[in-house]
Amino acid sequence: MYIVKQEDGYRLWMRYDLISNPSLIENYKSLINEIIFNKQSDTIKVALEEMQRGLNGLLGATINISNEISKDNFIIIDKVNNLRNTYSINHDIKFRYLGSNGYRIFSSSINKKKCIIITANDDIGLLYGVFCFLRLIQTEQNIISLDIIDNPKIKLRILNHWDNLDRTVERGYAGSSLWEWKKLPGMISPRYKDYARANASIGINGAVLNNVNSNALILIKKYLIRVASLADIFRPYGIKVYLSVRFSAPIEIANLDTADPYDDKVKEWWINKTDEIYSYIPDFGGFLVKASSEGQPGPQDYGRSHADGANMLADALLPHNGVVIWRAFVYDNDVPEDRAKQAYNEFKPLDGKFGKNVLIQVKNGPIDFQPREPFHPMFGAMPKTPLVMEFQITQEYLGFSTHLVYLAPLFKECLDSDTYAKGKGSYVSKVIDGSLHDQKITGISGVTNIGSDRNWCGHHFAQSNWYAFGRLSWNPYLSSDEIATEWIKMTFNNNKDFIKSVKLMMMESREITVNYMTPLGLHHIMGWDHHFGPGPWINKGRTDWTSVYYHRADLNGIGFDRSSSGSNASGQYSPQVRDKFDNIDLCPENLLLWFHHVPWHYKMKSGRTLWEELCYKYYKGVQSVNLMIEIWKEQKGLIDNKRFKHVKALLKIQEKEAKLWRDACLLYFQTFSKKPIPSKYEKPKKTLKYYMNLRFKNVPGI
Ligand code: GCW
Repeated sequence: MYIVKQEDGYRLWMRYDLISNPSLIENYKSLINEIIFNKQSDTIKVALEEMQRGLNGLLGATINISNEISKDNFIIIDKVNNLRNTYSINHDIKFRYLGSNGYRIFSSSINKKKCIIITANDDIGLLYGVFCFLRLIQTEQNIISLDIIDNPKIKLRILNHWDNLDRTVERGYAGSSLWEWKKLPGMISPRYKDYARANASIGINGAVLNNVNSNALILIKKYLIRVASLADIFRPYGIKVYLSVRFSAPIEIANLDTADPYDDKVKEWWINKTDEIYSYIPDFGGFLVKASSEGQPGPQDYGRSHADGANMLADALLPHNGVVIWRAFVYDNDVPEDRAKQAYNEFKPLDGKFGKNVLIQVKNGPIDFQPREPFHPMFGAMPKTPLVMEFQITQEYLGFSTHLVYLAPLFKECLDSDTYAKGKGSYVSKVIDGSLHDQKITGISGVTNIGSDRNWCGHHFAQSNWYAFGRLSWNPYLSSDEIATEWIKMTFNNNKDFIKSVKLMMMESREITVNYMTPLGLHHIMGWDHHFGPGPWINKGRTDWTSVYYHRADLNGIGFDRSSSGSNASGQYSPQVRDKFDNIDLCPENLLLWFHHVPWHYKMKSGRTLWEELCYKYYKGVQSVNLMIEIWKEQKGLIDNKRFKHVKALLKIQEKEAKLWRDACLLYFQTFSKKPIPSKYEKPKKTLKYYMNLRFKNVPGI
């Protein structure tokens, strides 16, 4: 029998409830009589606190902490050097493989007493080791004869908050911003520490606190002191604070008459401002910059390049070991022939021109966090520049926080793509972890889905996307499946049938969403501005923000011709990749309409025509949401009723919205295909006019 407590989701995957199997508890207890540590530091203190909290909850017993070994079967948490100097242990050889932040957990003996050693070269590695150890217990693993070595594959593992100073969150669907600016630094919400614990538990080591559409005020003293108070809380957890800076800040908050990166006064202002920041936050991470993009000020306002702008800031940060993370999400005021090509066109010529502490942050795909995009052509094309992957964890284009969509398969699809930059096997993951082009600094960012909602992310399952991002930032080679298993076990329970069913839902959920929103490579056909619901008919406003620009449906067919006979965006990829995307017969069908304008009668691999296939996909998407609902209903009683009902209610909303997507899109595309929706499918309940007249006011996240 499972002990079923009513839960609100606040504890995330760090619930530490009593293990349900008593003999397993006894087994663990017999191996964990005591926790031994040597030296104290703020990080070791929180590591011990976490260990005790975790084990007390999971095993239902208080485990003693001491700095002297007295009993057999203890756990020792200590740095490699201390272990070497204090005890004789014969596992030395493997310590060589431990890098910074990495940890080793292994079964051994000290003074003839059996023990489990958690060790690392630095304190933060010890904390990561503790979280790994707790995960082993939470997921009910065998801890006899342990030997784990785990180093992070990527150095900067950062959350990007698109949080505004007034506590609204751009594209945030889980309440307001966590940061209570008005109350800081005087009042410290307990959530800050829990936020830090959650991040550290999955290896995240940086947080950009404010929106990339930045307000210059974040750089005035009043705010910097508030930022410093958050940095103080995050520090023991190994989390550095970064800020998004507005390029025109010297004009806005210091009354300079220019923000030209070549102007000496401007340079000096940034140097002084940066020094000031470090006087409050000695381990400040650096700046994230969105410049000359979507109306944001930037170096191009002064005829300078992205490199000029980035390097000026980098010079100010270099003496403090800070970095500039400069975003490649750019497109200028003139509507380009194909927006998908712009970032590559602007940045590729700048490869090799950036300072050594500049990283370029690139979205996973060339347009904008769509349910499916090909990998961004900049990956593999900038051998002299460290590229940071930017994923979106918040579901701006994937149903906000009402749709259950597990994003690890989307992240992995990109990471596992082969760029062929240096021949076969040049995966995007290798660009990001620096191994392909031998980069010294490496990074990955995720635009968070976290807010003030009690369960942090709005949807209980949206927590899995925060979790998956963290785990992949540590190791991009983990599989979506194993991450889902861990998460389900820790967030819900270890019941095999439950895990199997819920994992099935999660693993399919992204493809299901693609099917009912944007199948076969369609993209950016959502509602204007708020991006909620379908809007394939949108044809007003800036051309490359309209849906018709992207789907190009006409009487002949549908899709954006990005092949060599069209915009030639395919030409931005390595020849092997280009040839595949370029040829309609070789192009993967799930990206067909991304790269080709395809006739309605085109024969798909299934034997169906393109129009029939489109109908098939949209209907399949909705049917699969029904299946998710059925699977979820079967889980009743296996978890607490509170979370069960919450998810059930949201799945019903998802079903309703999936139908809206299906019916609105098919009725609209039908005006071009002039073909019937096959009679085996239920007919859309309303007319196209009805869907086109729906107005969604006050949707969150704008
Ligand atoms: O996708 C777009 C979003 C904007 C966002 C922008 C960006 C922060 O709709 O809200 O602005 O991307 O990534 O800069």
